[in-house]
Amino acid sequence: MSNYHIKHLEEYYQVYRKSVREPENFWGEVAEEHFMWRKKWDNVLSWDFNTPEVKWFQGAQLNITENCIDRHLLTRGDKTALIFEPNNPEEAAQHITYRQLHARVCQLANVLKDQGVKKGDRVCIYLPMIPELSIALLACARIGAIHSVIFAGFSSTALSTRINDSDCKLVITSDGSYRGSKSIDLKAIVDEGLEDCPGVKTVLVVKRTNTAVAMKEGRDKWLQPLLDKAYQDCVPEIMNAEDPLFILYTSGSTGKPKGMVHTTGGYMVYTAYTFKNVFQYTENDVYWCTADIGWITGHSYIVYGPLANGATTLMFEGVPSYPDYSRFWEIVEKHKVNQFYTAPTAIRALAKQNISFAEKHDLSSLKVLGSVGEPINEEAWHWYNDVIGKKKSPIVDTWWQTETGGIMITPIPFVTPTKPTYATLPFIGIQPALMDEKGIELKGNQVEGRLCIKFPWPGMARTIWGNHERYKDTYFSAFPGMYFSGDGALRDEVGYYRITGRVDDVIIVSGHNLGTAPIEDAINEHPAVAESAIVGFPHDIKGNALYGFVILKESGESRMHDNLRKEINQIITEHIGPIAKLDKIQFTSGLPKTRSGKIMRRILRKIASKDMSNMGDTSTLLNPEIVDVIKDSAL
Ligand code: 7RM
Repeated sequence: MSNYHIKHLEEYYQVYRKSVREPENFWGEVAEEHFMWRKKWDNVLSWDFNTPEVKWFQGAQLNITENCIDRHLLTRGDKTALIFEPNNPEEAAQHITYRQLHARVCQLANVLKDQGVKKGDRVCIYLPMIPELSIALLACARIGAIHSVIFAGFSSTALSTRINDSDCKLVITSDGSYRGSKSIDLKAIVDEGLEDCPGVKTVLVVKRTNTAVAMKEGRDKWLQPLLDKAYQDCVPEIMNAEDPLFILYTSGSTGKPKGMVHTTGGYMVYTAYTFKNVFQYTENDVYWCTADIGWITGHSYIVYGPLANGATTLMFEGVPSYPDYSRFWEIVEKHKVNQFYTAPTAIRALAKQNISFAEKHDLSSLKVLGSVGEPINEEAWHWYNDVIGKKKSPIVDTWWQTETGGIMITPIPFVTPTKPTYATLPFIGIQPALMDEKGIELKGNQVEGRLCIKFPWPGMARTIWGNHERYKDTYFSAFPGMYFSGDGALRDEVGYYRITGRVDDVIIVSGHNLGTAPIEDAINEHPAVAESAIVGFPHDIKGNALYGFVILKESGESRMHDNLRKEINQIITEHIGPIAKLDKIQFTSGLPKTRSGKIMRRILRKIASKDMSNMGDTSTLLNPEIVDVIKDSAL
């Protein structure tokens, strides 16, 4: 039996039981056998979910970049670590070997040191999906600086509030970025944001688009000339296992964004271990995760998890629709991608297109398909399974969060039989619990409740930057002694989990608790519907009533809309019952979404409740312009 690489269902159960019965022995063995430590830990785990305080591998010393790069040099020096596929398919892809990655990370680490960055300092990274982005994360980690990556689609205000919250003194950015047929002046956005950031002393600028930019004397420096002069080796800073590795902001439904803090040792062990098993990565596979590194999925499953396993990880600069909707499939064919990891929002957008986009490409290299970010609806699941996976590549529907650092509930491909819309079983070491509103744990199968985790795992965030109280209030107060995810879930008759969505999205209609996800699933089965979102609005009699925002596959004629409304409610009645029928259905061309595909429901709730005065912070929306469009035709 191997603890590190699970290959059979029986083995999964055995290893799972061990990870629950003897968590310290289990994680201690995984950590010892598969990673490089400068000093071993005194203690595998100490924890208290009430304070809350969690420490993994306390007393151990390491550098995560030694694990992600240096230790592979002997055996994998000439292996490709990073494949870069540019926005423009005419531009050549880049293959960066582990040896080259080592040199480039060291050079940037030395530049950062020259600029006065020290262990524990915060560095803001605001870059498009180019190799320098991955290199920048690793260069920070090399010298013990804490990186804070801000997604390069965020506005100048989103940027400045995050820079100030964690007091970054240096920013790494680029002149511009390419996204499909557009190019964006990133540096101009940085300049605007930095007007409110007196703490930033240095801005390093990568040349990507060659657009003209303003360079502020004494503050802004082109990166390349500095790199050219920098030495290609850099002694790694020795870190304690519990030293912070990075801060990553996650926007809650209310209030200012939370800077989740991840530490070094546990995060490394957990992302590496989950990556190996969830994608069944084997040497020489090419792995591609389409997320942006500005999101936790990119941190854990483009950079740290794959590199810690010596994998080849592909990063793509562009968008699925450029030059046309075959781009993803063209990339799969071109680089012979074996594991492909994306979000339901992308799957739905691609499934809406003519099937020839997918069918004209050879997808036979694919072995595992992943999904993350939101519940994957049944229709999208089948399209992914049939059209992309040809029914031979298992779909891993992976549930996790920025806060959890790594995948928590997921099938293990070729091990766990999959079931559409189910994230299936807890990963090794994860102890979920479903809780009712009164705080009682729902035991046994066929129950539905709030999804909590009863026991620490190595990848969990340790605090919110500068606000431990808020960390406690948000995650450890609703159900004392447990981590509360904020999601609802059900456990079926065999113990499989299905995530039903954020608990805040549960709407009480005439005393019935209705989750939005199953209703949306039902609506999406209508052949004319591409996507939908349900919110509640106050109703005199029912307490709340349901308001649906529906995107049609082709914008139908408006005289058809009344028929469609009837048909949609008919489907809902069949799938869930008349209680879940919608009072209002607004047809729209888009929904307000974050980059990772999450619908910003608080905006829809405001529109549905006719409370249109202040929409709050919309700076992290992918498509802020849609808000006014929806407002203008609200019912
Ligand atoms: C990785 C990531 C976290 C929230 C989480 C859920 C939702 C994520 C799934 C999912 C259903 C999934 N981090 N979510 N994965 N819901 N099935 N497989 O997404 O911090 O940005 O978001 O995303 O609501 O709480 S995140």
